[in-house]
Amino acid sequence: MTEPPISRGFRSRKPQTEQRDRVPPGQYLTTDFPVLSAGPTPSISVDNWSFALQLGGSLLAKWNWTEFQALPQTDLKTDIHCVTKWSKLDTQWRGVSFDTLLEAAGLSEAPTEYTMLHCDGGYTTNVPVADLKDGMGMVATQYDGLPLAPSHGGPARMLVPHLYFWKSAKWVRRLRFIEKDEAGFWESLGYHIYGDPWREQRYTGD
Ligand SMILES: Nc1nc2c(c(=O)[nH]1)N[C@H]1C(S)=C(S)[C@@H](COP(=O)(O)O)O[C@H]1N2
Ligand SMILES: [Mo]
Repeated sequence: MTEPPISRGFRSRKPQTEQRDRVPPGQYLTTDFPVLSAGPTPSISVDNWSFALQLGGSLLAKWNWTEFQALPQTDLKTDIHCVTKWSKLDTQWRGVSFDTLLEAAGLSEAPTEYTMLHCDGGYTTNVPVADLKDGMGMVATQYDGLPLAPSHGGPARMLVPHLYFWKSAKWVRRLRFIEKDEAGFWESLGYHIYGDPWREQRYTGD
């Protein structure tokens, strides 16, 4: 026997509404994980991988892969939103939070209010410290319980999920503290300097 439609509709309505509320304006939901890169996927061995914090041009701290893996790890389940209009819910990540990196570097607070992220291959993107601290940003090394695939930024990528996904720099190698906000790669090509998906800040002037 089929159930009365009213009961079936009633039961499915709540989760659907909840999902819809999590999709920013102009975005659609996807269950795949599209790959979007401005250049080729670099092949990076963890044996010569390192991650550095810099203040301008000077080194504050640096970890090799083994040291990085020994830092306290954070699990994060979150939604992600690409400016090409796909959003993906409940993605599962593991890595080292920005807060943990600061602490491990012996810093009680960030030395400036802005950062530039630098990647293998030359990609850059700017993110304010306020959008990294208090658990908002991390360097992720695992996706869905597995080492991050090279195409998705492996061995390590930035994850700043509340901003458009171009801010989540793949193959990230350096976080450089800067005094004033500066445009990174896409930002200098017309993408919004901040990139809040809930305010549809896709392009300069949005
Ligand atoms: N180094 C690097 N990071 C990058 C990019 C890139 O081209 N190079 N593309 C950005 C863009 S535009 C998006 S939408 C996401 C895509 O991540 P994905 O390929 O894992 O979906 O990575 C971001 N990080
Ligand atoms: Mo993107």
